[in-house]
Amino acid sequence: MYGWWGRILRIDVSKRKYVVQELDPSIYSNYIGGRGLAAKILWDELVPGVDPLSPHNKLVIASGPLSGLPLPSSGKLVVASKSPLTNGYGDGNIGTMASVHLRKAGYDAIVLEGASDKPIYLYIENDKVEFMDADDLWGRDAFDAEDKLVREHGRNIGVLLIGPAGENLVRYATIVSMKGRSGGRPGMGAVMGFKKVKAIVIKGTRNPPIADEKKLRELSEASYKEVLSKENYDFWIRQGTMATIVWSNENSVLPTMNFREGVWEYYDTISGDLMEKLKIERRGCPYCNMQCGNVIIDETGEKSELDYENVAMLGSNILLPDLRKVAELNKLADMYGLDTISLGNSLGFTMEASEKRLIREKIEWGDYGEVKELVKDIAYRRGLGAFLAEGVWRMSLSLGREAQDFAMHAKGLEVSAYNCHAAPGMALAFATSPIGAHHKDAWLIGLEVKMDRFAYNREKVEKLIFLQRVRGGMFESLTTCRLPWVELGLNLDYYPKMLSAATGIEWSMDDIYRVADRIYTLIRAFWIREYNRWSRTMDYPPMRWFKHPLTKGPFAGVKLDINKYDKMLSIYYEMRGWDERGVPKKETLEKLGLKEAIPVLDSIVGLK
Ligand code: PTT
Ligand code: SF4
Repeated sequence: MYGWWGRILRIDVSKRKYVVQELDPSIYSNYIGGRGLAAKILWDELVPGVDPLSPHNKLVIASGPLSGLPLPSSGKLVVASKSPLTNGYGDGNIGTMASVHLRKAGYDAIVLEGASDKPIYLYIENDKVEFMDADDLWGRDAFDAEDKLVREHGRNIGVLLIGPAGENLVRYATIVSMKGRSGGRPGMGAVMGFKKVKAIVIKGTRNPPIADEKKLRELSEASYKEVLSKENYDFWIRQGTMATIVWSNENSVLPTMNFREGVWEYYDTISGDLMEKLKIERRGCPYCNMQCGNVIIDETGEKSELDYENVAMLGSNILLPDLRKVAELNKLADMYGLDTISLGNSLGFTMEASEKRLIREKIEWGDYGEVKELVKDIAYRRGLGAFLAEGVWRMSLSLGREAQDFAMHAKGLEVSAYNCHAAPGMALAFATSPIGAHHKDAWLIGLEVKMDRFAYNREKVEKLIFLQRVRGGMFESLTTCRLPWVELGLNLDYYPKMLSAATGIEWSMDDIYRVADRIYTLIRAFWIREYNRWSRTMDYPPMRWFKHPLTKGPFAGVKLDINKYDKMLSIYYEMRGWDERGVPKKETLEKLGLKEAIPVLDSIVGLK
């Protein structure tokens, strides 16, 4: 087999044993890798209803056939498990040298099973796996712990690790790497923390088997060159994702005051233009010539790497008009291993709950001193911090009906930084994302602002499914960064060509879309199996967007219409081959080769 190694490394940290397992080649052709491979493993192996924070949950770290090869922005990998935040399928994507080393070590994925009785870290070097004592790493923040591991094992390694938030089982703890890359928003860091695995150090020295090296080299040279030639390249290098602050404000989607508004009069205090003036260096992921990590000096004089989501959620969403202070909160999130999007949502929710006197504590909007302490308390689950560590869905359930209307989540995952009062298509994108309200699967808003914004129509649904296929299906399975295509318009045709050259199997875009549809439907089956029931309300966005109109900006008075939303959701189901409840139809499961899911779903919800 070419392109893949055909084997995964299965590590049981309870028994401190590992085994290399060969996978059936059909798994690769049906699921490609990354998210697809992870979803298949979790579907096949997890006992339904398993407690995500128990030894029976598994953590899958999966690369794809293009990950870690010398191709544009290929240094990515997927981390996935049953989510302690949503109780459904959860995953995230990290740019890290661990992706390169995992490929070179000779595995397509690592599956972590069980739970250690004391802190350990794993040292993987090609065929060797060592269970190392982590007593003196446990408790350290992720930056400090990574420095220590580098001192121990040298620079030529890939490291995935958790901070105190993962150790303390914060439900939105992430897995971090390289002091500024972070992934697994739905609590993959907590799953690793429950297993008492502080870090995974990988060192690989082999080259993955490639079918047509010459062709892949040609595609690599041409695509790297094309990236450099793009009109937007210079601006991207200057601002990266931070340019989105101004854009979001202009388009009334900047999350402001817990998503109450979409515009903020102080947007320029956290903008990409300001960031450019403060920027001291650029960072990025392996094999990337777009290096979009913008580093500035934060309020305490230390480095902090900024991205749009982080700055919007810890800036406008909590009314903090100071980029250096926002940068400090962002750095703390990276050090502690907290997802910034869920963190910004949890803070915004708490401020609103405090304002409405639904909680006793007084937390004012934009109170930097208070927030900074609270971020630490979340990571260590102390005092009010322990409440925020649960995420907005659980917090809102304990505060009653009123609070549920301003709890900004879908399926339990907090909404990323786009306010959708005036963006029904993007609201549908959040609500139908396979991990909860993440923008990664379909950033429809970029197209929607150029369309009839207030339309709830088939055209938007078609575009949404196209984006889910490309972003959530193709890029998450290959696994490479989507930004060369999204931001600079790198020709999508490169990807099936690269996949064909790597694997020696002829892939068309349609073949990839079919895999993408299979992955989406399998993940939907996973959610239904976990919830043991299903209703279309699971695919609703936060109620705030239906109930509380905007009060500021050009769209003051606008909110979503629930009846029209429902009609658009029905179109989405029809196009996916799912029934009116959002359950895949029997014929869809058959068509996608997911026959094994038929008896399971039939016994839970009755298939149509
Ligand atoms: C991603 C989500 C995002 S998406 C951002 S900023 W973005 C936040 N980043 C966080 C962070 O930083 N630190 C932290 N403690 N928490 C954070 N939470 C948020 O997590 C990221 C980039 C970005 S920056 C984006 S859009 C793209 N995302 C990709 C993706 O999802 N898939 C893919 N194939 N390519 C992508 N390329 C881009 O990667 P999650 P990273 Mg990320 C610091 O993890 O769980 O997917 O959530 O991994 O290496 O930092 O790259 O404006
Ligand atoms: Fe990483 Fe940015 Fe490059 Fe994507 S574009 S691989 S996120 S540095």
